[in-house]
Amino acid sequence: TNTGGPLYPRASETRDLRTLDGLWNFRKSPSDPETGYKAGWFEQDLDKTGPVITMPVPSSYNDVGEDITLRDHVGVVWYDRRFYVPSWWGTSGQRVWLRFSSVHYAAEVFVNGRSVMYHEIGHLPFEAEITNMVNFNSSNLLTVVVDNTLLVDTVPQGSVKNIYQGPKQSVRQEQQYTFDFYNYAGIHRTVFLYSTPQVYINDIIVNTDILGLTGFIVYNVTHTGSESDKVRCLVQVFDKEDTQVAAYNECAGLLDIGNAKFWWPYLMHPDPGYLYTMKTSLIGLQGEVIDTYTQKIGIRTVTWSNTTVFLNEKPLYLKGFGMHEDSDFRGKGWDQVLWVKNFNLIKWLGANAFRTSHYPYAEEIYQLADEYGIMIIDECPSVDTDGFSEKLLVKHKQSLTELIRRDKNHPSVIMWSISNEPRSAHKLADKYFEEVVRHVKSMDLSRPVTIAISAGPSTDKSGRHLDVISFNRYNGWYSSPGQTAQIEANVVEEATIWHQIHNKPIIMTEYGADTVEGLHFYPEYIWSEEYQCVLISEHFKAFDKLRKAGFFAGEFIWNFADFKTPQSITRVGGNKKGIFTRNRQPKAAAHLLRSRYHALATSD
Ligand code: GCB
Repeated sequence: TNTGGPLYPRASETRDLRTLDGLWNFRKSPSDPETGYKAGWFEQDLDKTGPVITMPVPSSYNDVGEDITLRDHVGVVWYDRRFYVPSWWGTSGQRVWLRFSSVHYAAEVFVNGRSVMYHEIGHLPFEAEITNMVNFNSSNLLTVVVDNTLLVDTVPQGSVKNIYQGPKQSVRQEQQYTFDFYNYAGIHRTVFLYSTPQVYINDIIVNTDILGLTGFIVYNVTHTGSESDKVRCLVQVFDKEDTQVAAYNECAGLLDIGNAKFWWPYLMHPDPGYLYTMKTSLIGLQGEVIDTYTQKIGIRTVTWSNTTVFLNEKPLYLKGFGMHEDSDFRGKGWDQVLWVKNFNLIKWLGANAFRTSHYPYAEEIYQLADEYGIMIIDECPSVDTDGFSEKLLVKHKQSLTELIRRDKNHPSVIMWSISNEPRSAHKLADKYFEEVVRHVKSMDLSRPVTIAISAGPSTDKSGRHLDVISFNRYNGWYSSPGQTAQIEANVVEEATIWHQIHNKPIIMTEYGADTVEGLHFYPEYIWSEEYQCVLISEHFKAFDKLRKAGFFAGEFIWNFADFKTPQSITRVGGNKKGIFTRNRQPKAAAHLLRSRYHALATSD
């Protein structure tokens, strides 16, 4: 299994970078997943071994065609394309790397017919060095086999059912899962081809601290390659005016910046999201620059007590939503237009946070959040966790290893969410989550750990292992649909009980109502815009009471925008709990939420 690519690929004075995004060849495998392997589809161009269709990368493959069997395909698909490696990478002795930012769910990658990597768990990057497998003088064949099958021990879990149909009782496979976002699949994010020198920077870990007006940066640079012991490090930090404000020539160290500008969330400071530029270089014996990597960092602290989460020692009140990577046609494919639009809407709303429900999002999204001062509860891909087997635990921990390795340096990431709605009343959940939390703490002690819990406070067995208790609850929707009179009391009561049991800060990570845009009923009636407005207003009353109680740390409406789900009689073209439509147009509730979030910002 390949993992990693801990550093987001960037060009620099010593590194070059191409993307392999574009139009690839694509073919669905027959239901026997071995078919393509047996026929050697990885050894020659796909269009030589059978019919192909054109597939955009990055994108989910499900919604780009008119073919229902492609949309609902279960199992293996094949992608391929040709690529060139710049010949100067070869002549100057650069290493050649191939990095996939996300392929869902499992992928095997071949270069010129040779298997170079395998990765399981979508939404997380993986990479391999392919220097010795590529031709510099002719084109190279890149083949990717993708399998979207979810089973009892994948993250997330699912099961495949055989459906017998027609007079001949032919078998159709159906992917089943308990969560409600569509299991989009394919090469979802950018594919990078990049180069590094022989001796190269492998990873950089950055932690920050604050004392008075001084900002501290604790860093650790690791580097690899033969003779890598002969190099030294140079770390330089520049402010936004490109003035060097700190530098040190050790691979691990502590930098201090007097009168530092700290990273503040949006609307909590006139200059939110302040980022410094950190330039890390490896220097050879003659003083020559061997490798350079440049990244943005923010100086901030996250701390927490039994009632409050603090940012730079200021109590936080998180105002945001759960989201999805989801849009028309491209499904979960990374889309920069969509995400710049999303961030503009987040700012328009006056929100300061979101949760990456229910999986890690594209790295570019965290970069935007860093820039804008939007805080992220970073969620791993474990949703509706059930069964709690040893095998699942191993994979669940692996997903967090990869998540933390990828996202550790983002100032925007202020909390880890290790699961959404696990079956946490199960007797095995206690030990299971104790172990998952222990694992996260072994990698990162600087951020609190939470779970978006759906079990009730009296049955849940995960809460005692967490730093912050988050709960999802659908008062006025799944419970007592159409009834809003009890919402305020129920929410206040439940949050208070969670706090009484665990003596920890409490967040409501989900509440909401499905709403068809343009559907109006007065007095309010479920599915109408009026109902969504009334339902959220009742929640606001509860939140205002809870804020006064002193242990309530945030409110996250479900969901930012409508999104695609599997077909179900409870979903009209998808989940409609968005305050924006899938096209990112506001429903009435968006305006209401906006006036609240802005008013809260001025009162903070
Ligand atoms: C939940 C889940 C979320 C669903 C939502 C709903 O509890 O966490 O993934 O989309 O409910 O609308 O049913």
